[in-house]
Formats: sequence, structure tokens, C-alpha cells
Amino acid sequence: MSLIIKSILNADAEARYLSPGEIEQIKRFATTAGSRLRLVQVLTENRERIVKQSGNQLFQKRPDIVSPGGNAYGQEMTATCLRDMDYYLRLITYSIVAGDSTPIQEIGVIGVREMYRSLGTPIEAVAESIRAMKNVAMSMISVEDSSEVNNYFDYLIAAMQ
Ligand SMILES: CCC1=C(C)/C(=C/C2=NC(=C\c3[nH]c(/C=C4\NC(=O)[C@H](C)[C@H]4CC)c(C)c3CCC(=O)O)/C(CCC(=O)O)=C2C)NC1=O
Repeated sequence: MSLIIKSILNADAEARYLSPGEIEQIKRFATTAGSRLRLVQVLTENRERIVKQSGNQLFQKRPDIVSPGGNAYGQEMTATCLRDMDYYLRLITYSIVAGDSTPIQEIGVIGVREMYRSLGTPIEAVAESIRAMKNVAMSMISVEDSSEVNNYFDYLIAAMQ
């Protein structure tokens, strides 16, 4: 859900006009639209590089997960691991567009612990992979654009701890 839709639904639920605070938030959302879309473009265009580089960093730090007995051992499982990383990067781009962490939360966070527990996937290593993607992504974007992106990566990392 985008910030605009969310504000409208909240206001309408109470049959009221948008509050000055909500209008201010939407104004900020509108002023940052250009920079947010630029970010999404960079992340989208570089998705393969981001996932590959961070995947390599993860496997260097945690060789156990790609060793025999590890959850991402073998070509197919390693590919599935990288696919999960790509999923999370995609959810982050959705949230940057929406200006709202709801897409990350609803698609990628709710139930994630239980899911990874049942798959035998070490969730702290998934968090590590997202931390690596954050660092690689940060090296591609300007400092002034980075705080918005940082927030969503951090939100996801925190949800996995
Ligand atoms: C968009 C929302 C969404 C998410 C998040 C998602 C995750 C997801 N990851 C899965 C598997 C998996 N996920 C991993 C990931 C890893 N293993 C590790 O050791 C690493 C730490 C990590 C990579 C960073 C692996 C290896 C599997 C396969 C496990 C197995 O089949 O035994 C599965 C089981 C089904 C399948 O194999 O596709 C799901 C549903 N699916 C979704 O639709």
C-alpha cells in the first residue's frame, strides 16, 4: 500500500479530511518521488550484480552453508539461496516506490521465521546476506539518496534477527 492510499483509508475510516500532518507527509513523499524512483532504477538495473557480489561475500563469510550438510549446498540450493536474496531486493524496491515498509512486511517478513525454521535455513545467515546487499547497494548510490534505502534494508535485517 502506498503512503497516499494509506492516508486516505485512515482518514476515510474516521470520515475526516486529511490532517495537516498527513498532508505534510504526502508533500514530502511527492518531493522525494524523483530521488526514490532514481534509486529503484539503480537497484533494478544492477540487481544481478548486487545479488552475485553479496552472495559471494556471504559464502566467504559463512562457508558452512555451501559446504556438504549446509542449507545452500549444491548448485540448485545455492541458486535458490540467491533467488531468495533477489526476492528481498525486489521487495525493497517495492517499498521504496510505495514509501512504505508494508510490501516488505506483508510479502517477506510475516511468517518468515517459521518458514526458514521449517526449511532448516539459518535465518541469521539470511540477515547477513541482506546486510551484504545493503553494502553493495550503498556503493552504487549517492549519500543523500542512501537514507531511504538504508531504512528498508535495516527494517528487513531487524526482522530476521
Ligand atoms: C517473495 C517472498 C518469498 C520468499 C522470501 C520465499 C522464500 C523461500 N525460500 C525457500 C527455500 C530456500 N531458501 C534458501 C536460502 C538460503 N539458504 C541458506 O543457507 C542461505 C542463508 C539462504 C540464502 C541467503 C534455500 C537454500 C532454500 C531451499 C531449501 C530446500 O529446499 O531445502 C522456499 C521454499 C520453496 C522453494 O524452494 O522455493 C521459500 C518459499 N519465497 C517467496 O515467495
